[in-house]
Amino acid sequence: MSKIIDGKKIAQNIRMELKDEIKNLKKDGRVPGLTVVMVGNNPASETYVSMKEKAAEEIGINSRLIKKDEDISEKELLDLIDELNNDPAVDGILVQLPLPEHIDEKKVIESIVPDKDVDGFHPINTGRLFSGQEDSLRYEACTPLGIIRMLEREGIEIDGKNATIVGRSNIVGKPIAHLLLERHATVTICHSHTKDLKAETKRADIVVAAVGRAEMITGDMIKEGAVVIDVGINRIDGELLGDVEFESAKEVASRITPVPGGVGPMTIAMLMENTVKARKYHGV
Ligand code: L34
Repeated sequence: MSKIIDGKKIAQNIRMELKDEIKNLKKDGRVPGLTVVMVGNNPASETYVSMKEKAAEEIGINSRLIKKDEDISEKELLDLIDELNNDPAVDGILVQLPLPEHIDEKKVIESIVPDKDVDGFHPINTGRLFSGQEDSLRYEACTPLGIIRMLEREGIEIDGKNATIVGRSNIVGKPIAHLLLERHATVTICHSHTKDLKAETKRADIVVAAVGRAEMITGDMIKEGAVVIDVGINRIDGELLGDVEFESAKEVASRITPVPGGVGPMTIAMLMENTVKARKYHGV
């Protein structure tokens, strides 16, 4: 077993399994439908959105990309979402973030009907996660869910482990804390006001770095044998760097995710998984 966790490979395996599942759904009457809405032309968003399109097409999801100009009004965008909410061919709606300044992101996210919110960002979905409702329909955010799938597939135990998360965003830090908690980890969330970050990461069996600051978690902050999950994607002088200083952390970690090729591809695979889940919920 390699020390480096191959997120690309795991994501590919998951996509192939979903492809078979979609074949069966097709026999059943209808393939899943995903609509991605992108506003403006942020280059990173362009990359991510085209990777999502490609993944969806490859496995037989009926995917559609709607691109809108940077100057679209909030009202126009909300009207578009309303249309998609009411379109029975659309199982999942994703509005790529960030949105331009003049548009209220929260308002847009809340306008998506929760049962089509394959990003898992709607307060109904985060609320169901945060209050531990496992039996009602609940979409979990793709990046945190991707981390969990990765740990599961690698046979990494979560129950009873000390998990330290660095970063408290709504998209990664908070939801991954709840997903780990639900699997019985002892969870610590660190942020900019944490007094002694190193003391917190050093006692962790699992470290999740999700701050968005290049290479800020160094090997000396990691306990010997810990599992290190790097969520950061920082573009520095044309190079892609994680939040973890890979070379030094690799020396002490038992398992570690690379950037690129770690969590990123898992995020996209989980979007596919959530879209299949949406199709099953909506029926034929
Ligand atoms: N609505 N907005 C919405 N949903 C999301 O789930 C996202 N995100 C984040 C940005 N905005 C969003 C993504 O999809 C970030 N993100 C994302 C997805 C995939 C990858 C990175 C970020 C990814 O696959 N990264 C590759 C490297 C790609 C490159 O060369 O830039 C990797 O191997 O990590």
